[in-house]
Formats: sequence, C-alpha cells, structure tokens
Amino acid sequence: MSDGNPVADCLFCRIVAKEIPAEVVRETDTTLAFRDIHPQAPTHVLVVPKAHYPNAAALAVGDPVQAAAVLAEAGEVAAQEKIAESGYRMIFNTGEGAGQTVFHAHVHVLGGKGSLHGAL
Ligand code: DGP
Repeated sequence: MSDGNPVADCLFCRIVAKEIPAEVVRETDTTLAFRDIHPQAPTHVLVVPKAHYPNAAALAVGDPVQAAAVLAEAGEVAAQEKIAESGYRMIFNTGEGAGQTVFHAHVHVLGGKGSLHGAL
C-alpha cells in the first residue's frame, strides 16, 4: 500500500525533487507539469502529483484531493498551451500491459494538430 512518500529510485520523484531536469510548464504545492521527453503530439505534457503513488487509481484512493488537483492542473495546462478550445486528450496508462513505463501516477495531456483521433 502506497503512502505518498518519495521513492528513491523513482524517476518522477527525482524530477519533482529537481534532481533530474525537466521542462516545467506549471507547478503548484502538490503537482508538477512538465514536457514529455518523447512527445507524441505537438503538445505533450505530463502532470504528476508530488506525492508518490504508483498509478492514478492508487492516487485517487490514497489522496483524492491531490488526484483532483492533478486533473485540475491538466485543464490549466491545456488552457496555458492553447489546446483547450480545439480539444485535448488526458491519458492514464495503467500497468505494464497498457504501456505504463514510469510507476509514479501521471496524466498525459495531448493536443494539437493531428493528435485528437487515436484508437480510443
Ligand atoms: P507512461 O508510458 O504512461 O508510463 O509514460 C511515461 C512517459 O514519461 C513517457 O511518455 C516518456 C516520459 N519520460 C520518460 N523519461 C522521462 C524523462 O526523463 N523526462 C521527461 N520529461 N519525460 C520522461
């Protein structure tokens, strides 16, 4: 069971701690938003809770207030990046089988030309 405490070998905990650089686009007391290193769309930003939970569902159970803050920040990122009006996608890969590679909760915020009509 996760308790939100930082995990030493977690990549996103290290980005949150500013031990590893990232292109930060927004920051609040409880969340950090930064550009994905391998963008899959013209705008591709990750929003993470500062607390460590392995995935979005675990975050919602362990800290529902922070889960809501992540969603609200995704909306703020979309507005700031000017993709809110054209529409954007929020994606939470959950589990290795779904392509999750970093086991610290994060939402992908994807938008811009050609990015809105994926398989789902
Ligand atoms: P996921 O596959 O849902 O676990 O997404 C993890 C994302 O993290 C993936 O799209 C690539 C991104 N990523 C991996 N390493 C780094 C990094 O060091 N910096 C940044 N900014 N993004 C990273």
